[in-house]
Amino acid sequence: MNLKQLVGIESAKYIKDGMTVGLGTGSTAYFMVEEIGRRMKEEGLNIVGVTTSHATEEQARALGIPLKSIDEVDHVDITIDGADEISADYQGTKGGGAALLFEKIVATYSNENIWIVDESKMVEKLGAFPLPVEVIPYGSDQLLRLFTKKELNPKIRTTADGNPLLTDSKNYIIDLYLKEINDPKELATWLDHQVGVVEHGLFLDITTRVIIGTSESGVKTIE
Ligand code: ABF
Repeated sequence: MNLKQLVGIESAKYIKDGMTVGLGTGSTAYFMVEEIGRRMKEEGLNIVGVTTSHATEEQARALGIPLKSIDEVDHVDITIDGADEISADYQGTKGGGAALLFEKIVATYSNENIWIVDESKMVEKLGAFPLPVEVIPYGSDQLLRLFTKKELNPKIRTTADGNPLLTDSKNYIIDLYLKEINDPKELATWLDHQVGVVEHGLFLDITTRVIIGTSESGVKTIE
């Protein structure tokens, strides 16, 4: 079993009958969703899922997991999601899978946010992973020029055919190649105030539990 599968299965243990569960996106969250499907089938687990991307929605539907939109539930009990980087003070960078907007919306209305990662995602400081920023297409070139002027090394994320990648909300992603982010809160606040920025991948003061798959000692849970 690989580390992603290990933490995906471990995280599903926190899911109890009757819960509303935020279902994350990415190759690690994939194994959590599979495990929830297995528990539903084999143990009669009864939950409602709230998905964070069309990709996860497709997987959950195929498993027969009952789904509601974030606007159809009062709140989410637990959201389990992956991350691209987690710093020593448990701040996160997410959005490598271009699902950061729905992920942050669902995380915002969740009582608990569990992140599941393999050890390669644990870093001292955020920044080695390019920071995804979701922007609306209209004015995105102006934002590119603004980010360049601010020396944020921006790059529009494209698909194989060279066109801008479109998120589930039909927006663009500009990745900021920063190498190191010394003050994530300051950068997050600045990004929040740039016209045309929809959301960014700095997930600060959000996670309540991190489950790490390590090749040495298997699963490590930090609360
Ligand atoms: C998702 O988890 C994305 O925000 C992030 O890119 C991804 C991590 O992907 P993986 O688990 O495939 O490494 O939440």
